[in-house]
Amino acid sequence: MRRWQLVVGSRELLPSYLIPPSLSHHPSTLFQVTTPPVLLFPAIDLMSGEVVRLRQGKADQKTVYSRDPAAFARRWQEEGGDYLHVVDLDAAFTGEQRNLEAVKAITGAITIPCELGGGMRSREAIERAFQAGGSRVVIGTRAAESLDFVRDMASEFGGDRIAVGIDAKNGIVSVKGWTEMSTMSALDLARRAEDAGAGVIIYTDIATDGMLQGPNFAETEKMLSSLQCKLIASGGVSSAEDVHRLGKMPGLYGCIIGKALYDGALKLQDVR
Ligand code: AMZ
Repeated sequence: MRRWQLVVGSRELLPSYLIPPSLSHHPSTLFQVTTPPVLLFPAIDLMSGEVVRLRQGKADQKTVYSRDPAAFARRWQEEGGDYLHVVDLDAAFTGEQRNLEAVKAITGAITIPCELGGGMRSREAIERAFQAGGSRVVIGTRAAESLDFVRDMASEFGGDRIAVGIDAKNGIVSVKGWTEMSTMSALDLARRAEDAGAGVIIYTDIATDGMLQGPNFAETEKMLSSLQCKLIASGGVSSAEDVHRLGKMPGLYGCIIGKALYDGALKLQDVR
């Protein structure tokens, strides 16, 4: 089901994660490996320490899936997730991190990396996220307010550890847990965030999130052609076919899968 692309390079030039274990002791320095074109980011959204999903991000349309976030983290890793995408929804709504214990339990339970979003609105909050085991943080609201903040964080922690989360409705950026609209266009913010040093842009289409009706392919493609940095698509992925189609977009770095995994509409094994 999943498409693979060929990468040719010497051991020194390839990042270690691209070298399959079976080839890691291969004597030749030049070899070919296959690599998945789009990384799979299973999502874990947290509220009051529980794993939840919201429909279109609305706090009153919540389904609780588990009181044991670490168990879900292990499951998504075992089933083939490349990188976890964890959001502290309490923090996205209030600005205050309230799920750090759950985050620590998650990062302690897995070996794949984990990016953390929700409430990354100060240097201290970001520091706490890294201390809790996050490999990358996702800045949303604060990025729409201050690109200087993005610039400072990218220069301090490195661009690849700083993602800017752009949550958009009809192309306009939404903030504070999707309760407020800004005046900025998603494309504009993405370009400026990239210029400020963010190494990753996460583009979420609010209208499709949690609806299981497929991602917004057109907007994702538009974003992709405007950016040089890594782009992760999020919202609406509902079938193996959706992942397959996203995988055909040249250069798309990753896609976030939420509700479809929890409802069993999509199994990570089917797109590995
Ligand atoms: O579902 C929501 N209402 C929601 C959500 N999933 N609101 C925000 N978020 C996520 C964003 C991003 O990853 O997709 O929270 C993060 C942004 O948080 P903040 O606090 O930086 O705006």
